[in-house]
Amino acid sequence: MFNNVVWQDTEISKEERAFQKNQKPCILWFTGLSGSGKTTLANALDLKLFELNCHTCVLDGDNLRYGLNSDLGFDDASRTENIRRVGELSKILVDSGIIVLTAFISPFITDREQVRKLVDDDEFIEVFMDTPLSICEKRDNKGLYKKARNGEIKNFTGISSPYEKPMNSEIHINNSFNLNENVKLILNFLKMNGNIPLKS
Ligand code: ADX
Repeated sequence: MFNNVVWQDTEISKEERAFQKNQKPCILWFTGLSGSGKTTLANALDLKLFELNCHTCVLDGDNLRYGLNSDLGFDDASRTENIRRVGELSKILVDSGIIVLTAFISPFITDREQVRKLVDDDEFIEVFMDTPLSICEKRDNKGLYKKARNGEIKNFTGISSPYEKPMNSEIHINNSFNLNENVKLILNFLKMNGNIPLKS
């Protein structure tokens, strides 16, 4: 695969780019069922980080399937490829000094762990949206659970396709907190992890 392909270094280092942005880049990897609140929390956090002059990027599962991943479906192999591409993209953004917020179901542990391995140890922060299927299904914001139950969508996560819960996620979000509290929780984590200034 690497025949006749030579890695090209860039002039500016990852550290220099991060220093310029006054932050330590990372991937905040939101995982959970459809309707678990990944996108909502990622966007609320993104807004707060923007107000704090942080440099961020949100990669959302539904949105990326309009473009970069529009050729992929929802069988296991397609999901694995989906996450692989997003992982590679996230790594490029981290190397550019960006705090990346990703919102993908990413149902398979091995796929998420592959992404973790792409970056440095403390650069991959897994955020598990631990919202039970019953609540996601009750919300059914997009009407997809109803379709899945009626057999109109196959391989639907939680119904006819598996979701492997994280064992050791860095951040665990359950239903007992509200959106603001969850944003604060993650902001505090980012401060303690040195990603954003302590005083922000
Ligand atoms: S992933 O499993 O490959 O990580 P991804 O996060 O990109 O999934 O896309 C999930 C979104 O696609 C869901 O939020 C939902 O809106 C939509 N979707 C369409 N079909 C399915 C399906 N079979 N299973 C899960 N989500 C689906």
